[in-house]
Amino acid sequence: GAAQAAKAAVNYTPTKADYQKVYNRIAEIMDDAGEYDDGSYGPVLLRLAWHASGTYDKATNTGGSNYATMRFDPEALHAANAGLAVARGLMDQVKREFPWISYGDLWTLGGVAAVQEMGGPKIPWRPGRIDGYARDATPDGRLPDAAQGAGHVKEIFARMGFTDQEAVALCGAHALGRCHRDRSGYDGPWTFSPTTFTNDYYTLLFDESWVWKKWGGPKQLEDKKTRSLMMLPTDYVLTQDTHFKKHAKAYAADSALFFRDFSAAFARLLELGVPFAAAEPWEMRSLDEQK
Ligand code: HIF
Repeated sequence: GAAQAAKAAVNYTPTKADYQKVYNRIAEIMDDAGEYDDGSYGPVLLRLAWHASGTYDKATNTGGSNYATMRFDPEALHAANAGLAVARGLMDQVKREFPWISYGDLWTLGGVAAVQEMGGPKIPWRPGRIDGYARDATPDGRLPDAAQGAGHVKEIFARMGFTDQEAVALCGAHALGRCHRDRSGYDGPWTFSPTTFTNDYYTLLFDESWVWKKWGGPKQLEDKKTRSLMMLPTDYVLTQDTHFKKHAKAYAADSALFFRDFSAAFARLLELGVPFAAAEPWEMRSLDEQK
């Protein structure tokens, strides 16, 4: 196939050092965001990695990050993926410089760089994804709908093969980034530091009072005190569902526990649907560690 042909053309098996170079370029681009959002492309790159992976269905072993099918319509046009053209465009710049990397490896490595460079835990990662075709795409509707309740969140993450605890651990990534009116219809950031990976998402969920925002947009909550933060209905259920609440409270109380559990769950998310060779995952080094 195309992947083999590309590999034969460069006639070279990339090493960990080569992937570290890609990581470094992504990290540089991420920081070079100027006035974009909160000054970093990190959050939108994380969202690309997640949406590329979160189409996985355990029962049929379809979807996931392997084929990077979001490059093609109609998946690129699925409503859940609105705004991700920004992230795919940035990744295309990197791809031009390192043409040997597959899109699935590139996008998931982008998610790893985003978490690590924004101060999060190390995310073990390994290459091995191959570029697929439009016909490998999964149907619309596999990514979560923010307007739904706890049952939907459980169902979606269970379909990918995650427990409730893992689902809650993953949700802490909403400490990062923001919602955009012209993408999802929702508006605003979840935390006061949307480019720093913290457990603030959980502490804010429990420490602030959340009220329904009175506005013309979709149903979302705002914090009563400053009215500058937001929660989606699917975020708020972490304080309402008994099982979710137990884990969310634990992550609010113990940042190290959150970092550990997030790392494990996110690493697994990025590998959904990927038939790896035996190689062990690597820890890529942050830019700071290479100074
Ligand atoms: Fe998000 N998510 N997510 N998400 N997400 C948005 C933005 C981000 C859900 C809905 C939304 C996860 C789970 C869920 C990030 C990362 C992760 C937006 C706003 C919506 C509506 C998009 C926009 O308008 O730009 C739902 C319903 C989820 C299931 C509960 C993951 C756990 C939290 C898996 C995850 O890692 C990130 C980062 C953003 C911010 C993107 C940005 O451009 O700033």
